[in-house]
Amino acid sequence: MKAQLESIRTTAVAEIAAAETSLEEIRIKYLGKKGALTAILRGMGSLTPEERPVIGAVANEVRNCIEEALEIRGAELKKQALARSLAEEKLDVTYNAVPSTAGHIHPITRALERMTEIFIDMGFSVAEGPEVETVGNNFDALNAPADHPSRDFQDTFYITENTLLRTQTSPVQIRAMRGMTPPIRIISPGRVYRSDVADASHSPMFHQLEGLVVDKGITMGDLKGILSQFAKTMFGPETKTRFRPHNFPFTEPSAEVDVSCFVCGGKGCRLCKGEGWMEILGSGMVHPEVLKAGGIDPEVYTGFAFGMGVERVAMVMSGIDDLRLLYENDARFLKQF
Ligand code: 2NL
Repeated sequence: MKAQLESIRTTAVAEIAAAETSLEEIRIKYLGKKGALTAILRGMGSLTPEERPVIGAVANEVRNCIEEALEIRGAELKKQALARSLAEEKLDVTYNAVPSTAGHIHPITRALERMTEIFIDMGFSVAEGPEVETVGNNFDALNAPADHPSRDFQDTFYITENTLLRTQTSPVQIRAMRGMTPPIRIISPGRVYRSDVADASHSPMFHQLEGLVVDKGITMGDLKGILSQFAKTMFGPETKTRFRPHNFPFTEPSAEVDVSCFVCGGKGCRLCKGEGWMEILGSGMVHPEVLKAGGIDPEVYTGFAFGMGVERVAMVMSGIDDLRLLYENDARFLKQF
């Protein structure tokens, strides 16, 4: 029996030393109610009174020995598990975060929003209207002669004989004049359409921002003041403006407006193609016939109006020289702005 106990001690201690996970199974196997050691102790009834204390002492010693081995190995395993989780679950709080891939505003939208904001700050309201318009609002009310080339179906997307995709946002302002009494101070930003083949400077759909001011005593001086201030806010405080005589059917007199190049300050560079100036606006005093078409008496009121291409402004501000890049929506290109 003593030999049996010694053998239990040897195998139990070896098993415990080699254990890699839970020691509970091993404890039950040897020390549990149905365990190996317990089985031997039960058999002690058959021993002689002389043998009993001797075997009892050995059995106790074996039990103590196994318990001690369990405790030591248990502590080792716990230490190993802690070391492993510290190594594996290490969290470096200084590690770079995953780069953010949030989107941003398209250059055209940004230019449009900035231009709109500047006019709102000067007291203008935003007017919007349909992209499908009547020939009456898009051409007749704007004093376009019956044979004006812009009316040609080659240049304009007609839907029916009397409806079309608006070629400028002026019809929005015609609608506004009919529904308001002066003073009127509005801008109309939005999409416009012309039947052009796309190239570096043409697109069948583009954006325009027009403005209209009507009141008693409005003069060309008001037009120059507002547009000069717009140019300074949009392109920088040093920006100069130049008004060149022009001709539009809807304004009289009419002027094209150049701004001094905000890159070279007027000396001439790649952006302004050596000119020192960039043409960005068309403008003029609203033609009396156009005021009449808007239900406003030209004997009482005068007004000025202007229009500019949003793509053109977005391109000079972002240094883009091909309009098509703005519509291809290649994320690798757009990401640069
Ligand atoms: C340009 C020229 C312009 C207007 C638009 C306008 C509107 C009304 C009455 C009179 Cl309701 N005029 N708009 C006036 C002058 C020029 O645009 O080059 N746009 C890109």
